Amino acid sequence: MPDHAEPSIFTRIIDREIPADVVFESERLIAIRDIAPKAPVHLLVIPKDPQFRDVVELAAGDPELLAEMVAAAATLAEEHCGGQFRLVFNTGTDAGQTVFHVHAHIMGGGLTEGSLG
Ligand code: DGP
Repeated sequence: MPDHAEPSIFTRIIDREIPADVVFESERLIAIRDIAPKAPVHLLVIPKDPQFRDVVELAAGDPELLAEMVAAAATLAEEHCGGQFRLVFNTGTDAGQTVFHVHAHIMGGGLTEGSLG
C-alpha cells in the first residue's frame, strides 16, 4: 500500500477496528459476511495482505495465495451452501469494484438471474 493511502475497509476489519461477521480466518486470509448480501449466502474471502488491488494483480504477484482463496471459498461453500456457488472478482470501477483490496464474493444458497454482482 502506498504510504499516503488510507487503510481499506477490509484492513480495518482485519485489524478489528470495524466489526464484521467473521466466518473463517487463517494466517493469510479472512472471510466475512457481506454487509449488503446479493444472495441468500454472500461471503467475502479477503487476503490479509492489502498489496493487491484486484485479482489480476494477485494472480501475477502471488498465484499461490489466489489458489488458497479458491480452496477456502470451496470449503466455505460446502459449509454454507452445499458446495454450489458463484465466485466473483469484480475488477475495476466499471465492473462494480468499490474496494480496491482484492476480495472474492462467494454467492450461493439459491441464485436468481440478476443476482450477479
Ligand atoms: P466490490 O463492490 O466487489 O468491491 O465489493 C465490496 C463488497 O464489500 C460489497 O459487496 C459490500 C462489502 N462491504 C463494504 N463495506 C463493508 C463492511 O464494512 N462490512 C462488510 N461486512 N462488508 C462490506
